[in-house]
Amino acid sequence: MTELILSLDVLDRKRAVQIAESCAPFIDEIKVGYPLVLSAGLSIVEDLAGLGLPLIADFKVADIPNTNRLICEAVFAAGFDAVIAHGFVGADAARACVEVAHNHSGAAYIVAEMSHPGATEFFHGGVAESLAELAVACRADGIIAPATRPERIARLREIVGEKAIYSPGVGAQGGDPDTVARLVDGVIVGRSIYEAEDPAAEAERFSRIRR
Ligand code: 3DU
Repeated sequence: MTELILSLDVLDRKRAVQIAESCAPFIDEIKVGYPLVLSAGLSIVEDLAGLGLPLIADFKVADIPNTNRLICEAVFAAGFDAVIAHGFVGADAARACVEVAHNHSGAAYIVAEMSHPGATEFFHGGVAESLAELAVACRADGIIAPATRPERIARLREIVGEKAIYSPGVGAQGGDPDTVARLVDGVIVGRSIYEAEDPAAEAERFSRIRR
């Protein structure tokens, strides 16, 4: 079944928790990134943990192996269940994230290709394919691939096989949820849900895309 992952890029702590609580029955995981953590503090994880849903730290970790390790240790110590890291920093740096995640019984996902228009400037021409290969070689749990380009997801699927593909870019960025849901393991949705008048109703609507 294709998962629905709520991207909780909401700056106000109380509102973030309210939205997460109301959407919880319809979602499978919550993705938290810099916007919420820098606004509300890392302790937001404690507020969300009570919902019983896996929490993904979308920090797109991209540093040298030692710093990546320190970042990921802090991520899992805070209570996250998974981390998203960049692969362009090289296999040693990406592997550091994967190792820390697995030592904590967590997961690490590598960004293979991003969803915004500018992503084509650097990710195309074989780079995304190389990043997907790196993710496999590093024993990452999956990759992040663009819902805005389903044909690219299909190409990256050939490389990662059964590994998870999580895909942001539906709704606000223009990707079609039904098309993408058939290709990926999880659809990541932010603004279309948290900016809706009734986020829970919108989350329920998106949850029907599950296979
Ligand atoms: O466009 P939305 O509001 O549905 O949010 C998408 C989320 O996924 C957001 O947190 C963004 O930072 C993240 N993301 C992408 O949109 C594209 C990527 O390639 C990777 C992450």
